[in-house]
Order: sequence, then C-alpha cells, then structure tokens
Amino acid sequence: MNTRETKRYDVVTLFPEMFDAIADHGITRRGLDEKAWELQCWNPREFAVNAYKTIDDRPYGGGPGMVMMAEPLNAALDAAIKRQVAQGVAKPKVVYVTPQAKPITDAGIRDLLKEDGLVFLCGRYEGIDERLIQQRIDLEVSIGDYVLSGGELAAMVLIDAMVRLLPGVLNDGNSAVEDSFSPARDGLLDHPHYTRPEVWNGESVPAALMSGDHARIEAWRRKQALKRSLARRPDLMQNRAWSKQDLKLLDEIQQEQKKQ
Ligand code: 9WO
Repeated sequence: MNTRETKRYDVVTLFPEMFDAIADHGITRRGLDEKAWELQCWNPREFAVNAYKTIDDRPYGGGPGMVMMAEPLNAALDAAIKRQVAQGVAKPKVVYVTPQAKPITDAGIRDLLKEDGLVFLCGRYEGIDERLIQQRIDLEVSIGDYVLSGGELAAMVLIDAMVRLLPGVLNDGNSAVEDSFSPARDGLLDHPHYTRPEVWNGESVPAALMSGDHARIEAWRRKQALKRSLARRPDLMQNRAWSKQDLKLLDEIQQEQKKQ
C-alpha cells in the first residue's frame, strides 16, 4: 500500500490561488519543503472545449444559478489522475468535497491518509452535473453540515488535517498523536494550556502544573480533559470502557459539582 514516501494531492479547482493558503504558510508549507507531501492544482477552465472557455451553464429544468459542465471537469480529472499514476500512485481515488455527505471525523481523516495520493474535486456555483459525479467520483466527503461558496476551503481543511499527521511535519514528533480525538488522547477533548507569565491579569497558573510532579501533572490534565468533555461534548463520553483512574477522576468531578 504505502510504497511512496511522499503523499500526493491533486486538486481540480477554478481557484488554484486559494491553495497558496496551505502551500505558503505554517506546518503545511514546511511539509511541502520537506517533501512529506506535494500539491498540484488543475484549473478546469484550461480544459474547456469551446472558444469562450465555458465551464458552466444553466440548469436543465430551470432555476437560479449555474451548474458546472461535466466535460471540462472530466478532462481535468483525467490529467490529474494521469500525473498521479506517472508519479507512482497506482489507483488514485477521486474525492468530491460536498455538504451532501456524512461529515468526516478524525478516523475518516486517518483513513484518507492511508492513500498514497488523492485527487480532490472542488465544485462552485450550484453544483456539478450529476453524471460527472456518478461516473468519476470514488468518495464524497463533507467537513460539516453547512454550505460554503465552493469546495476549496473544505479540500484545504482535509489536506491540512492529513498533512499535520505525516511523520516529520510537526516540530514535536509526538504532539499530533497527543491531540484531541487521536487514540493517544482517547477521543476526549484536550486539556487547557498555560505559558508564561506565572500570574497574568491577576490569575495564576494552576498549582499542579507548577509542582514539577509529573504524575500529578498528568492526573490534573486528564481530569481537565474529562471535565471539559463532560461539559461540552457529553456525546464523547458514551459507550466507553473507563480505566480505574478515569473512574476515580470522574467521581471526584461529580463530588465537586455536588458541592456547587
Ligand atoms: C447550494 C445550495 C443552495 C440552496 C440550498 C442548498 C444548497 N446547496 C448548495 C451547494 O451544495 N452548493 C455547493 C457549493 C456546490 C458545490 C460546491 N459547494 C460547496 C461545497 N459548498 N459547501 C461545500 C462543502 C464541502 C464539504 N463540506 C462542507 C461543505
């Protein structure tokens, strides 16, 4: 499966410049520099068939807005897939980013990351001719139940979430596996963070974090993660096998809340 060291992401988009946001900044840029991944955008306008470079047309059946035509997208997808194959990705999957899918989770991001390469299709206007979707799309992915003005920001969210998990992309090799929802953090929310100064605006850093006692620090952080998850995302607390320590911390939390 993973014969390629470098992940390859191709994107079919009318707005390739938008992807400068991940190519030119932060850890996603460092990942490109270190060849952890590579990115290429394909503009369907360059694959338009007529003299006017038309890529959209009015919807059959009437109604407002425009629909992206199948053929320019088909040709752009062919070019992107051809390049993936030439770069050693055997069977690149084509991903359509759309709100008409089940929203992706951390586990879904890790599944996408198993692929050596992916081709993302970004829609604009009211959407894409359904025949192109039926014939060319392997996977439909949503980042949440809301409508954007196009698929580009969603594709960038997915790429960002994947790339930061690649080995060598984050400064600290461990911080990605420690994050919210990863197996290491056990699918709970993160604990709160503090840095200098020790007192800010009259408020001190919690004493446990200043104790130098590693076990006490870890217990405090775990308790905070449990407290937060209970308050903000009780759904994350369902159907879990709790450790003895978690049960003790949860009991402490319950006792504290009875007092208030
Ligand atoms: C427009 C619209 C207008 C009225 C009622 C429903 C509607 N749905 C859409 C729509 O889906 N427009 C899309 C805009 C067309 C294709 C690309 N667009 C898009 C992708 N918007 N939001 C996304 C997206 C992708 C992944 N996850 C969340 C949102």
